[in-house]
Amino acid sequence: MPNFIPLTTYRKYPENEMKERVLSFYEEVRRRRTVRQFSDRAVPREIIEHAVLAAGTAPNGANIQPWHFVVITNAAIKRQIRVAAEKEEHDFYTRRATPEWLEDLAILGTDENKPFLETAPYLIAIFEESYRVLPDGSHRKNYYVSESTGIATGILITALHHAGLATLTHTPSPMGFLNDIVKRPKNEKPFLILVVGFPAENATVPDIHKKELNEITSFI
Ligand code: IYR
Repeated sequence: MPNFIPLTTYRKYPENEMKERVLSFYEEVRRRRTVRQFSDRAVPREIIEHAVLAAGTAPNGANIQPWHFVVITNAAIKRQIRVAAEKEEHDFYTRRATPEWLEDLAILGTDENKPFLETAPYLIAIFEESYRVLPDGSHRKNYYVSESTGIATGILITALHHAGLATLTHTPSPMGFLNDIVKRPKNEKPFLILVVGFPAENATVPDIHKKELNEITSFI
């Protein structure tokens, strides 16, 4: 039988306060920019820990919490990740990407060089747990794994931004090398690498814009 307890954590606000709160939240999150130039300034581990705890509150399939976050500070491991990622990216930019894809990416000014993978103080390698391995060795299905891990990653990015840090969602593809480098089991699949730190002094970002409300919504 499921066990139910009273909902004690919900907070109700007067409507005017609700309007203020959602607007100020929007004002805060709209300041977030993906950064590709990082400072090597250290970040207290406690900030990362609380952001990961925030990520771990994400709604997810059957509360299995099918994710794992590997927090990397070790310079040798960061270098290994950079070398492996740049190898894949070289392949992507010179062979695998279609001309249309490269054309769409041009606004970002990205290329196969990923120095931030070594400069930034933290890399968080995020894994989705595709299935569980039971004590007898058999496999058991997880549910909505990408949706769950995607939501958790969104909360992680938002928490880090809220704390005053910059992030970059990096998805070298394929990312199979990550399991070997950070020693995660086969039932976990690399989801993305989150690069975390302070922006470099004089960091620049592409002049791009988010869609308007009417472009992303229909009220019916
Ligand atoms: N993974 C490559 C290419 C890339 C693809 C997309 I779609 C982006 O939004 C950004 C980059 C890279 O990291 O350069």
